[in-house]
Parts: sequence; C-alpha cells; structure tokens
Amino acid sequence: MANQSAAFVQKAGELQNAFKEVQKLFQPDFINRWTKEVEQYKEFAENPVFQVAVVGAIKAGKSTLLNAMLGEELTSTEVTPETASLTIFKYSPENYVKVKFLSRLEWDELWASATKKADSIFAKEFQNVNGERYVNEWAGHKEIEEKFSSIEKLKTTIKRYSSSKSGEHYFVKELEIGLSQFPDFLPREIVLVDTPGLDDVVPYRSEITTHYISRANAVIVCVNAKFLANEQYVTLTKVFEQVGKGKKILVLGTQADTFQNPKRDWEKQKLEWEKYLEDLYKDPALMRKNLIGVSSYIFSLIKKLEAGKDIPDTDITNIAQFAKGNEINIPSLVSKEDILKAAEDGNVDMDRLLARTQKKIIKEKAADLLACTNIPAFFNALNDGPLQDSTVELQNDLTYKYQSIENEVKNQALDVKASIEEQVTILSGTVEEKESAIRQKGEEFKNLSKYATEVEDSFTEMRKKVNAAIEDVKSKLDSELKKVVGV
Ligand SMILES: Nc1nc2c(ncn2[C@@H]2O[C@H](COP(=O)(O)OP(=O)(O)OP(=O)(O)O)[C@@H](O)[C@H]2O)c(=O)[nH]1
Ligand SMILES: [Mg+2]
Repeated sequence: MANQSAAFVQKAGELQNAFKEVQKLFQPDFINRWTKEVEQYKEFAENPVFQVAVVGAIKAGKSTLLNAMLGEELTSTEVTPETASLTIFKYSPENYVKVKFLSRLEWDELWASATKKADSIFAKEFQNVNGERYVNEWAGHKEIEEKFSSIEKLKTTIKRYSSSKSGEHYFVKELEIGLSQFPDFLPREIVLVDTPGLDDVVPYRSEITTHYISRANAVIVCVNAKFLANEQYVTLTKVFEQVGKGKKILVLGTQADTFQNPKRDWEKQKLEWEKYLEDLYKDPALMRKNLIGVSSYIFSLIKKLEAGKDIPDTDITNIAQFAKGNEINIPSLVSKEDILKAAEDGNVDMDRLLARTQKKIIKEKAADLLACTNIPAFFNALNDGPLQDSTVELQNDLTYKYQSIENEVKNQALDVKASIEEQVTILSGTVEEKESAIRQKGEEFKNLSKYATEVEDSFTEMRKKVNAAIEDVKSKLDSELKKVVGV
C-alpha cells in the first residue's frame, strides 16, 4: 500500500507542477480550484484511510458501540443528546487530539438552523451554559492539536470538546483522535467515525452526518433493537441510497439487552426487520449476515471485569439479568462460607456479598457472556464484509480519485488548447482567412443587431487568452484588423 500511495503522491505532485507552468502562461480561474483539489488528494494519498462511519438516530447507542470497539470509554455517552460533531478515531504512534472549529460564518449558519423553531431546545441549552460568552473566542478559533502520554488526560480533553455540558463543544466542527492503542482486530488504515444523530433537532448537525455518509467506505447503522418504526426505516433507506452497496452496510439492533429475553426477543424482532430490509439489501443471505442484534454496554462491562477493573453493583445485576435471558445461570445465592467469613469480619452486607459472588461467576463465564452480546459476531461480520477488501478498496479509491481529477484536468486543458490553437490559426492566417473567420463569427451572431461590436468583443476575448508568447503575432494582427473591420 505504501508504495502505491507514494506513486500517487508523486503523480499529484507532477500535476501540481504542471499547474504552476500553466499558471505562468495564463491565469485561468479553474487552476486555483484544481490546485486545491489536488492538494486535498495529495493529503489523502499521503495517508490513505478507509472510513467506517457509525450512524443512526440520537440515543441509538452509537457512542457506546464505538467505545466497545475501541476498548475504552473515549466518546461521551449520555441519556440526553450528546454527540454534536464528527469525531474521528485513528491509529497514531502517539495519542493526540486535533480540534477543528466552525468558522464564524458556519457558526452563524448553525445558529440560524438551530433557532428556526420558536421554542428551540438548542437556544435554551445554549443559554444554560451561557454560550454567548464563548462565541467570540471559539467561533473561528484556529485548529488545536495536543499530544498525550496518558489516556486519562486524552479522555478529559475529548470530553471538554465533545460533551454537551461544555460551552466549547458548540463550536467544534470536527474532533480527530489519534490512538496508539488501536483495536487489534482493525487494520491500521481504518478510521472510525462517531456522528451526530441523523434526527438531531438541529438540521445543521444531522446534515453533517448525511453528507458524511456518502464519503464513508463502510457504514454501521445503529437502530434501537426495540424500535424499528417508519422513521428508522426512512433513515435506513437514505443510508442505502447514499452508500449504494449493501455489502458496505451493517445494520445493528442496539441495546438488545433491554429486551425481557434478549436472545428470543431479538430473533423475533429480526424476522420482522428482515421484511423491511429485504428490499434494501436485495440479497437475503447478505441481509441475514449484516443484520445483528448487539449489547455494547454489557460487552464493555464484562471486558472491564476481565481486565480486573471494578464496576457498580447495579451493573453486576444488569449482567446477571442479561445472562438469565441468554440461558446462562448466574445464581442469586451467596455461599454459606462467604457469609461466615463476612460475619467474622463483622460486616454482613448481603447485597455486597451477592454482587461479589456474581462478579466471580461472571468472570468465569465471561467468554460465553461476551459471545451473547453479539459484539464478537459484529466484529467478524465487519472484517468479513465491509473491511474484507479494504486495502484493495483503498487502492481503487486512490486510482479512481486520481483518474477523475486527471480526466477533468485533461478535458479542460484540451478545451483551452483547442481555443488557443483556433486563435493562433486565425492570428497567423492570411487576410482572406481572417476575413473568413470574421465572416464566420458574423454568422454566429447574425441575429444580433450589433454584430460588429460582438466580433470585436470576441477578438478582445481572444486577445486576453493569448499570452505574451504570441504577442508579436497579435500586434501584427491589430494593424491588419484595422484594415479589415476599420477599428
Ligand atoms: N442497556 C443498554 N444501554 C445502552 C446500550 N448502548 C447505549 N446505551 C445507553 O443509551 C444511552 C445513549 O447511548 P449513546 O451511546 O450516548 O447513544 P448515541 O447514539 O451516541 O447518542 P447521541 O450521541 O446523543 O446521539 C446511554 O444512556 C447509554 O448508556 C446498550 O447496549 N445497553
Ligand atoms: Mg453519541
């Protein structure tokens, strides 16, 4: 991959040099546009990435899923709308956070979009954090980049710029997070992207996600496993329209642990969803493979226990309940020995004792329980599906993007060349030929009464385009023109 990308970086560099040459000869307006486009392409070719977007309605559990994938609580999860900007996670030898802010103009657009409705929640929340006093400092703020050796400090900074409780977060356009500990199961070229809810009350934010989807190489759509209503179906339809290939889309029924009986209820629900998704996937086998009910929250809790970290007793109860629904027995009994031991220590707290006992059993049965969360199945489906040919896809992306730039540049260059050649032919032709060219121009403008002026205009236009290199020919023509058209 590195060699191929270096070759494309070189090609992009060659294009840029060619632009500089053309720029010296003429100043066509498209050159600036192309220079910018090739610059962006070069950045991509220098560091090609395969983008995996996590999208869905607000509160679907997107951030919780990303935390499960990343093995750390990096993104803010809350019961109230939380993710307001694109948050990009990628591998990096050093941990870092890069924050891009909205320009003043973009902030004004967001504000207008957020306060369109008279009783805007956004405006109220903004007032609650005294947002007005942040505007001057943060709208249009220059990009910030900080490096971190400690993951805890990195988390604090992420929270500062992404949590809806902070004033700054309103002005953040994009957060990029570099992680030295990137999940083993993901290729290094992958970037994971957390997105604002597709149904965010602020249209400006939901549009960020809609636009982003078409750029992503793979999309994970999170839909609360309990609710597949018309709204979610519309969302899914939009995602399929934007992405095109069903192979690149995984649909996750999230928070599946909240079913009374997670396994059985999800199986039933899945059959129901399949009726809707069949039309979108157009391939029943692929649909069944890419539609998975997951319990990210439970997965992360068990992983924490496995890593020797503690979790609240209420979460132990949640896991025990989840286990029961999956026919894994975590008894609600405390052994006699434990009670006697606690009595010796003079502290018999039955709830605590039960949690401790259950925690031990959960750890013993961790592998089975993790499998029931379906997160491992989701990782497999991601690797076998959308990520399977990520390197080939990236290579195709590099080639395709380069070719489309090259083609457009070529076409535009050919247009300019043809127009210059035409002018040079006329300029160096005989008087008769010039007369005939003028006559031809005259034909083109025959419906216009001021034809003579138009002919002159068109020659003025030509004169502008023809550069100093043919200056001498032009001056000869000027005098000859005078003879022909008398100006
Ligand atoms: N029980 C359970 N709760 C979950 C699960 N996933 C998410 N939640 C809870 O659902 C709420 C929303 O989760 P988030 O991950 O913040 O959802 P989100 O889609 O990122 O939300 P926004 O960024 O605000 O749009 C939080 O209170 C989570 O703890 C899950 O698998 N099981
Ligand atoms: Mg979120």
